[in-house]
Amino acid sequence: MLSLPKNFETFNEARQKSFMALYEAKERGKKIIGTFCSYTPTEIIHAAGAIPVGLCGKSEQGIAEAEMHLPKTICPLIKASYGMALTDQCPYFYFSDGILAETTCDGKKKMYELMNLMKPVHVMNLPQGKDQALAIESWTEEVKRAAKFLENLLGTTITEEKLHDAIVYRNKIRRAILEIYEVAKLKPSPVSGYEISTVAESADFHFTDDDLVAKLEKTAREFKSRIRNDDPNRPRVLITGCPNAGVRDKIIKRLEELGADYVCADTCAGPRAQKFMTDENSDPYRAIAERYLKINCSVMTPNTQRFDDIRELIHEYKVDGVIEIVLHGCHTFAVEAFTTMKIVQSELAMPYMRLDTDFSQTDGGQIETRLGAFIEMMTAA
Ligand code: BJ8
Repeated sequence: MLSLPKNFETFNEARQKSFMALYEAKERGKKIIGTFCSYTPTEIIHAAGAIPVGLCGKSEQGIAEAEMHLPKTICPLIKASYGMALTDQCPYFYFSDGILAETTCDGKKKMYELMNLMKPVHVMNLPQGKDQALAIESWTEEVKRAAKFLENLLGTTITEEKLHDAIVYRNKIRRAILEIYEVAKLKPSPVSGYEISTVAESADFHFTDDDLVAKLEKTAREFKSRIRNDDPNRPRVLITGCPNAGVRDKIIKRLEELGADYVCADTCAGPRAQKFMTDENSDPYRAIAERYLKINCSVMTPNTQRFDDIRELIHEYKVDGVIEIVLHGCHTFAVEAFTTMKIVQSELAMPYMRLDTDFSQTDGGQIETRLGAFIEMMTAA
């Protein structure tokens, strides 16, 4: 009989429900592998018979404790992820048998060294430039090395057949999630972007045997059939920059309450991380490596494709303004923000606003004022 974490009673109902589903899967003998990034090839986790679960911190919880081990100036996502694990406040970390991580930004890759003292952490060496010589060859080898780590950790064998099945399964999930994002292309969007992102994210926390793909497809159909009674001319916003789950209520929810629609994200919580399918008919390791290396994240240099994607998303989702979220301490997105600003303001002549923030609530009032002014600017444009 497995034990529950000591602070389980303090979790809210939704967290308790999700955690219990994972608990039951674990009781049935399933293994759990924690992940932190869109570059994690989840196919090899499925092929190893395990469940992947995202472990990124999304609140202030654990940050004070994390700052006893990590520099205060590191980004809040890293501190929260580490702190939640350290203080047993993350139910998913608690049940993880191991962690599959990558060398993305410096803060994350160094944090993993400390996290490795709590659970087995395997760090994949992600090439820092996707166009560099031998990038795809070295990343393919990293995918194979990660598969070996899982085999040894979980006492299993990853066959090509299991990998192929996992590739087909993940592709189906991606297509279903993309259908949900597509809903917001309708003008006006029948569903709030906040709700869309919450539903899309829930796919990462699916631990029962229910058919996830069917569930997502049903949700997409239901979303498309909805009728919204808001003002059809609400300005439409693209959110870009750092992952925003930890500031979603403070920024995105508030933005929508103030009268704008969040229609699309150029972040890992948007089509960027889902739109590439893995080739189902070639060498599975190479196909997986090729698929993941296409993701456009600021940890890559150069990362020009991200800006082409932003232009395309602005056009496809009929966007009226762009908000860039930069988490304190995230240098890669902070530097790229200069280029985003130039493209949006100078090339596309569209309102752009950059919000530098963290997971605390202390700047909520200031952000609200700036969101209000930004909506006025978009309405006047
Ligand atoms: S693929 S966006 S999930 S690395 S942790 S880079 S905010 S300083 S998270 Fe990310 Fe993968 Fe890229 Fe997506 Fe900055 Fe903080 Fe680093 Fe961060």
